[in-house]
Amino acid sequence: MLKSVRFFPLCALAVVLILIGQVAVFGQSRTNSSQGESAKNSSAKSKKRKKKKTSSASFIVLGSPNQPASVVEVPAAAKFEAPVSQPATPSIRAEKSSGISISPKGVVPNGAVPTGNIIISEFRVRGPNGANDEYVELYNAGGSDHTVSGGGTGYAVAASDGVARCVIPNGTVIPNRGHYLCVNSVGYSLASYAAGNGTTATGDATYTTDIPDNAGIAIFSTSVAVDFTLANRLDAVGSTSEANTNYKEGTGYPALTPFSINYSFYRDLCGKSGSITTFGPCTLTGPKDTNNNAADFVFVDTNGTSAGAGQRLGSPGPENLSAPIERNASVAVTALDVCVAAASPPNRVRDFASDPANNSTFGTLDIRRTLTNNTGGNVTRLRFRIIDITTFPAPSGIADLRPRTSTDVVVTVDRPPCGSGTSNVTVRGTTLEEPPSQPNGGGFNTSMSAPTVTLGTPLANGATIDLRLLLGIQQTGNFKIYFNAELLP
Ligand SMILES: [Ca+2]
Ligand SMILES: [Ca+2]
Repeated sequence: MLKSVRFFPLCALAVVLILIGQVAVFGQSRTNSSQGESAKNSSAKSKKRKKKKTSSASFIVLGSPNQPASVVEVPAAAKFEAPVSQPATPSIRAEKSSGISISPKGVVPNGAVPTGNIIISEFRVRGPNGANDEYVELYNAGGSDHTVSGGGTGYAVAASDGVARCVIPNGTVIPNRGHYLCVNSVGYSLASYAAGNGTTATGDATYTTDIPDNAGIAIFSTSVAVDFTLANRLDAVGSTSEANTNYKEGTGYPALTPFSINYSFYRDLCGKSGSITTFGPCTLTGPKDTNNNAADFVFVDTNGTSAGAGQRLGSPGPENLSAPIERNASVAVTALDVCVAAASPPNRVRDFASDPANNSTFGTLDIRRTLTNNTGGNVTRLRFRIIDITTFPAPSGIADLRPRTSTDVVVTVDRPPCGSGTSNVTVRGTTLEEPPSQPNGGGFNTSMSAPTVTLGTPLANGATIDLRLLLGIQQTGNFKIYFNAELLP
């Protein structure tokens, strides 16, 4: 049912222009809005912060309908790209970035674990289940596998009351770019979120003492409470209302109004601090860590709520030791049909059929790509994490995209040698991973799985898989979308 649109006559362009500027919004106020999607009015606020320059990361995409047609398809390793909405001559500008590499972090103080090796990568201290619906996700940014070796029994995650919530036991090996998850077993509600093969995002360690709203959290290279000092601190994150500076970096993230919503703070993975309106390629090769919580963490929730620390549609994505790991450098992503422009069908298909029930009031954008496994072995689990996107609340002129689940579709392709005949290929659908429930569609930090890649049906080394990413459109305009590839051998 996809209608492919190649060229729009002027009238179509006019329609698009009219559509631009209309905003279909959903609950964005302070309360947890149900699943509905339509309310209206929006106050978009864009934020800008600092950028960093490193080399880039992931996939890409972006388009700008109102510019002259200049297709700057990015180099090879680019992954998904997609511009949305579109007027006549697709003036899409796709930029790309290369794979990820590990950048060295701080120096080792006093022979201790290098600061920056094990960091807090995502957390929340409240959720739909209330004050105890919380978790702290840790990440190994050291560039190689990390074996925990701390004072006492391991590394402790403590809140600013000085009380350890959980300890990563000595001897635990956290893979390079891997995670460790600490959850409050009293209220944690995301244990069913997808993780590895046959596993879900359950806590690697648990605790039962609530972390107060806006309280600081820190991880120390020891489990001995009296040694919870700056010298032994590996990382910290806290709000502007946290008084103990040992439990935050910089002045802290903006304190939240404590709504029990499905939110999280996660470290920026792209380099735009979660800005919906900043275009251009991602510049980070891993979670942002400038020792400034306010600049490094991005606030998201499944309803695009304004709770005081920025407003953007997105999802919590707690990852534990079993979760697939970002390996952008080990996969190659190309257009589904390299005989055709990346912005044209069948590589990118714009369907104008309105489907409000599926967050696609202005139709959909369907991006098809071919991924090649270059890991050197089987891939048994594959998913994509959205690290940058234009979504709610996008201001006029910027597309509001809602990633959604798609099914397999058979597509006719040319493929090399170009012009010598066509063939049909099955492009695999991708699944929006829930929980958390995402009635408004996905957004920042949302993960989309490729469900046909499994332990029983792995993607062999050198093999390819054709995939699609389906994006509902709630507002037309320029767009961008970047993903990381997360996978398991
Ligand atoms: Ca709490
Ligand atoms: Ca995460």
